[in-house]
Amino acid sequence: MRLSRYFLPVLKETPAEAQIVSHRLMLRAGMIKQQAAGIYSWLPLGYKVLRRIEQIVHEEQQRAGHIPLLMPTLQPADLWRESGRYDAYGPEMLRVRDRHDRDMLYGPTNEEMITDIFRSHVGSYKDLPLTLYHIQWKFRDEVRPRFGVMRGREFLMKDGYNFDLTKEDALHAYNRHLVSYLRTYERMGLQAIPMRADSGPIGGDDTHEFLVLADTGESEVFYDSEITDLKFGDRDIDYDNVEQCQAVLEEFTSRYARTDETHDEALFAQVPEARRRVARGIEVGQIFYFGTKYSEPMGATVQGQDGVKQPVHMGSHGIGVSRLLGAIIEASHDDRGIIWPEGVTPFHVGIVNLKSGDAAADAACDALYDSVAALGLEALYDDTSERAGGKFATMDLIGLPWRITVGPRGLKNGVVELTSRRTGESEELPPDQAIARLATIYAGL
Ligand code: P5A
Repeated sequence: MRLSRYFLPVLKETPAEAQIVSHRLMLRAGMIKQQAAGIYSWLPLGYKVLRRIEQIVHEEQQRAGHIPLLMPTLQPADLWRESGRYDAYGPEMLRVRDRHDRDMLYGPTNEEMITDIFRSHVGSYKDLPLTLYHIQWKFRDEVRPRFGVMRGREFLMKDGYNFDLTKEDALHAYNRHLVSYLRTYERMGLQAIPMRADSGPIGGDDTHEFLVLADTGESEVFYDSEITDLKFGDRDIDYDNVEQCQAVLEEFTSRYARTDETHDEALFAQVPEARRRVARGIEVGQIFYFGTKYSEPMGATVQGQDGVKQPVHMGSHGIGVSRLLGAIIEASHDDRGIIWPEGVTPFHVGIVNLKSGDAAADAACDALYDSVAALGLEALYDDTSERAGGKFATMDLIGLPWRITVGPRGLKNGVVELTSRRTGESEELPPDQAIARLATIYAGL
């Protein structure tokens, strides 16, 4: 993309309404625009990152054997009357009435609807196990929408639902989700720690939240510092293998790690003092096992091997897709702007032309731009007539992890400059070597 043709409305001033750094940077980098409290338009740069995050979530869900579908945002109230949650959900639910006076709602989550789909089409144990998921907008009329996309009213969630014959099978689905989430967040350059939590309005006893440590996080967390040494890495997990998933679960959840809702001082005191940490975290996902809470009242049953009908065991599993942008920025920025991890960056590299209009510089930039595209990567090429300092400031603000700087002086010596946004280190290289370096950096991402 050539910057002269893009829509990147960066702000020079720091917006006064933004209290935390990720919100400030998303506004300044022209990623979002607030349309009402907790409701945002996603401008091109923000939308690009949102799409990259969605893509990673899709890939990892499908790697774990989960099947994508798409349910609507508006739901009939009657489904929620069946589960008993229509009244219980309270003022967080946005309720609307259609022209025929039918009660509808903008879905805050989809347990009821997916259970309805299941009961309409599945009747035998032979069709299990089954996990369906979608990535869809939700609405929760939060009392205090704040911090930009972190606590929105309209927000994008990946929500998945497993259907199993037995509790044991459903607990494997729970473990499988935990494992696949570890891998999902790591691909986004994040360390998200699974912590024992409280299930709230979703229900059930077994639940873990995934938290990214950040001073601006809304949850207080208590954990054993050994946890932060754990890495999922590129383990080759067979998601159908019960023992393998169980082993990863034990590795990542056996140390003390709890949110304030489930914190237990006496247990925490058993962690050696030097390893006890009290910090803050951003909740980027949560997994639940709630058994037959929805399948029983809604009649989602299957016929077992013995011919007897029984309600299916279920769980649900959520990732805060739009919130993740804020969480990633909180975890990865400096005083000049965002530093995108390679896995989610909106453009893989920025190309800065120090002298737009200079025939040699223009030609070298055009050639680099084409070479980046030939690798299957995307460059943002600043071909504008802005002065060099302004171009660097914009690139630093929007946080592309790599920058190639092209100027007539370097070109005379046959080199361009490749700069890492994270370390600030620059290297002078012939253009083809700079391209080869990018190919290596992004191989496998
Ligand atoms: C699990 C999937 C559920 O709703 N039902 C379907 C279950 N879980 S949850 O924990 O309530 O939400 C899942 C994730 O969504 C994000 N999230 C939000 N993001 C932005 N703004 C909000 N107001 C908001 N509320 C929840 C969180 O990341 C949460 O973990």
